[in-house]
Amino acid sequence: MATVRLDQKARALVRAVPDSYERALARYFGEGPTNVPLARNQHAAYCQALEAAGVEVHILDTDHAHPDCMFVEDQAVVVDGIMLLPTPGAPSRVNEQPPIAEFLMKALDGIQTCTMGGEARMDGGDIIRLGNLFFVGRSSRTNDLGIASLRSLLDFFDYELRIIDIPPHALHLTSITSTPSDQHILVPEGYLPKDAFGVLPEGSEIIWIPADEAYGCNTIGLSNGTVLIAEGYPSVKQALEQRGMVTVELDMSEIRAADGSLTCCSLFY
Ligand code: CIR
Repeated sequence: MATVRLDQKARALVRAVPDSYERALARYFGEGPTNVPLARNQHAAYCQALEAAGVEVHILDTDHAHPDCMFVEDQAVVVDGIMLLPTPGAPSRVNEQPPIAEFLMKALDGIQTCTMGGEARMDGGDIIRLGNLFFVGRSSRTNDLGIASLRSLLDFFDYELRIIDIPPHALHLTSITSTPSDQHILVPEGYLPKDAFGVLPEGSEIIWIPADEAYGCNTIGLSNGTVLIAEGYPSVKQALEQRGMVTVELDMSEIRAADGSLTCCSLFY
């Protein structure tokens, strides 16, 4: 997941595609999935690509009652051995969380866990991490109280958190950005102001990508130098390869159809 530094991405939790996937929420990039078998094939290829890059992948049983359950990134935030279980911003997704929380608590025996109360809302997909600098999207899923909960957790480590306002035509911060390395942020033109991220640490760079490749800005950088990217976004591929990164392209069409991106399907822990 985006909240883990590249060197911490050794293990990923993923969740298989449910029979109900055609009813997944879709409002931004997608018009709704129509081909569950194809989604399953794409998800299997995704898991294989993670494994080929040296990631240990654990596949959690799917939950047919929750069409969006494969998008595990939104359900937990693990930062350096502390876990935040956010209250997800979409009411239909709230009950996806218990088995994920249970798995992580067992896998990370004794992990300190924080929860959210009251009106606080957050999807993990609104967080990206550039080394020790964090960005959170204020979006239709993540509100100021949710951001305050995240800030309390990050204060524990003295990590800085900067807020990015997500425009109404995008779902999450990770829907339109990612950190393919601990020094680079991919951002599409026309979605965020040029100064949205503030001054970055020395040696870091924002890579601006044409707006028509906004979906391609979501990538997964892995510790072996490989970056998983969605197939069909040539500017993203070229920009990363020009900077020495090795890309692996994956067909994400049926995952995009439900507004899901590469990072959404993994929770690194
Ligand atoms: C949703 O609307 O919640 C799902 N259909 C897509 C979630 C994608 N997750 C993410 O961007 N982190």
